[in-house]
Amino acid sequence: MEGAEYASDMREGEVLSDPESAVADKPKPMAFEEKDAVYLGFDFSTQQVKALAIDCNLKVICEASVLFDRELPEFRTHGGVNHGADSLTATAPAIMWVKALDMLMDKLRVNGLDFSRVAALSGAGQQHGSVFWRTGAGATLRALQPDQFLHQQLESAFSVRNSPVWMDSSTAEQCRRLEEYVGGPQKLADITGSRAYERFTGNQISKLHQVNPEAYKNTERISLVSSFGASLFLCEYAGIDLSDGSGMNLLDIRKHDWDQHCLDACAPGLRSRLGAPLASAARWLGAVGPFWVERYGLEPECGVVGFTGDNPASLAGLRLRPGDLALSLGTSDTVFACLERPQPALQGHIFVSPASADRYMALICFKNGSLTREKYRDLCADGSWDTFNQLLATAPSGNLGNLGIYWGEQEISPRGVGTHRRDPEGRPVEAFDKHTELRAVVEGQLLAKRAHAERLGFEIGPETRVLATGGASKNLALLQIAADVFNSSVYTHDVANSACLGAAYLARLGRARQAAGDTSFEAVTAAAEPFQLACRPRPDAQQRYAALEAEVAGAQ
Ligand code: 5FX
Repeated sequence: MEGAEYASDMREGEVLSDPESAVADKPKPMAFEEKDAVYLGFDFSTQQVKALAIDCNLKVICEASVLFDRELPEFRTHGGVNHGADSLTATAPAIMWVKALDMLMDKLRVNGLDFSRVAALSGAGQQHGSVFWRTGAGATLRALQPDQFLHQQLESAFSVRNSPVWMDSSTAEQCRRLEEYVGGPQKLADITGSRAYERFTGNQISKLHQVNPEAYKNTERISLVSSFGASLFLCEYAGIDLSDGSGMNLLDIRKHDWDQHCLDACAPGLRSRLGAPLASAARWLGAVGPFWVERYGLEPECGVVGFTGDNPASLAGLRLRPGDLALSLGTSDTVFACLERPQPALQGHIFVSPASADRYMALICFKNGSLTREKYRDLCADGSWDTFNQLLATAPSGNLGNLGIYWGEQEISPRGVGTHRRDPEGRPVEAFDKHTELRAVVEGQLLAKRAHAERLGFEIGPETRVLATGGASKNLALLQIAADVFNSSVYTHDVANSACLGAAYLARLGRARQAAGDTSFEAVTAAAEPFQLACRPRPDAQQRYAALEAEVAGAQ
C-alpha cells in the first residue's frame, strides 16, 4: 500500500542495503599486472554511446561508438532524443541505451580490445537524465544470462519507458514548489549547489510522481544515466556518484547525503528509491557481474568504478586542478573550474568534484557561444575568420571602454535576451563600428565568464591556467583576449572524447585507491600528455580590464 510505503521512507543516517556496503568484504584487485592493465571509459551521451580503452601509459588503444539516430533507427530519435508535442518534454528510451551497449561491446571486440586485460572500467552519462527501474528489475539484473543480449533481458525492466533527459524543460511548476519549500532559490543553491532547474532530476521525479503516480509506485529504484550504466556492469543497482548527484537538486553537496527537505518536497519514498549516494569519488563498487565474464571474457576481478556525469568526467579528462579553469568554446560555451571553497550562486552550478569528494567543480553554461561569434563574423567580417581577427587587432584591448552584451538566443547565465551596447560613459548606443563590435562580442563573452566563475568562488591566482577546448580554441586572437581577461596563461590540448577519457582515468584512480589507499588523481594521470602553452597575458592586461570587469559583473 502506497501510504504504508511512504511511512517507511528511510531517514538520514539510516544504513541501506546497497551493493556498496559489501565493498569492504571484497578482495583487493591485485589480479592484474599494472604493465598489462587496460582501463575502459564509457560515455552514455545524448547522441551516442562511446567507449575508449587506455593502457598503463594512458595511451588510447581502442575506441568505438554507436550513434542512436543512425544505428538504432527503430527508436526514431533526433539527436538521441524524442521531443514531446509540447516542445518542453524531452525523453529517450532507456532500452535504446541498453541495446546500444550490446552493440558497442561487440564493436570493441571487433576493434581488437582484449577484454581479459581490462582491470577496471568506469563511465560517464549525460547529466540529469533518470532511469526508473520497475519492481523486480534488481532481481533481473542479478540473473542476467550470458547467452542472450542485455536488451532482450531488460525489455520490461523499466517502469517508465521514456526517460526524461537534460533537454527537458517541462518542470517549471515543480521548480517553483521546490524553491518555495526549502526557503528560496539561494537557500536551495546553498544546500544542493544550484537553484532549481527544470532539467534537474529531483524536479523530473516530482513531475513523474504527480502525473503518473502508478509508474512511480511501481518503481523500485531510480538511477541517473551514469549509475544506470554502472548498474548494468555490476549486475546490481549502483549508488549515485556524488558529482553527478549534485545535478539533481536533492544532494547536500557538503554533507554528501540526500537532503531530507528536498526529498520531501519532490516525492514520497524517494530516499529508498535513490539508494545511498556513493561515499567517495571514483568509488570502487565491486567486480563486474558474471554476465560480463561469461559473455565477453572480462576477468572476474575486473572492477566497476562509480560512473559520473559527462561534465564531471570531462573535467577529469582535461585533468583540471584547483585554480584551473576550462573554457569549452562550442555551439554553446561552457566553463568548468576546479574549486576548494565554492560559493553557490543563483547562476551556474556547484558539483562535488568527480575525483576527490572534498573538492568541488563549478559548471556554467552560456547558450550564446559560437553561434554569436559566427553571426558577427558574417555581419562584420564577410564570413572570414582571418578578417575577424584582423579587425579584432585594430581595436585596443579594453575596447576604449565600449562594451556589448549579445544574447541572440535566450541566455541561461543569466536569464536574458537581446543586444545591449554601452559607450565608455555607460550610455546605451545603437551601433558600434565593425572593429569595436567584434571586440565587444569577444570581450563581453569572456568578461561574463570571468564574472560568473568568480561569483561561484573561483579565485584567479599566479598559478591559474586557462585551458581552452572546442572549435574556437583554434583561434589564437581569441585566446590572447582570454589570457588578458583572465590575466592568466592559456593552454590548449586536443582531447577528443574528454568524458570517455576522464572516465577511463577515474577507473584507474578507483582501482589504485582500492589497491593502495589514498592515491591522488594527479598521481594516476601524471603520464598524460602535457597541455600546450598558447598565450601569456600581456603585462598591462589586468589594468585594461579592471573597469570593464566591474561593469560586466554588474550587468550579469
Ligand atoms: C549540464 O548541466 C547539462 O545539462 C548538459 O551539459 C548535459 O550534461 C549534456 F549531456
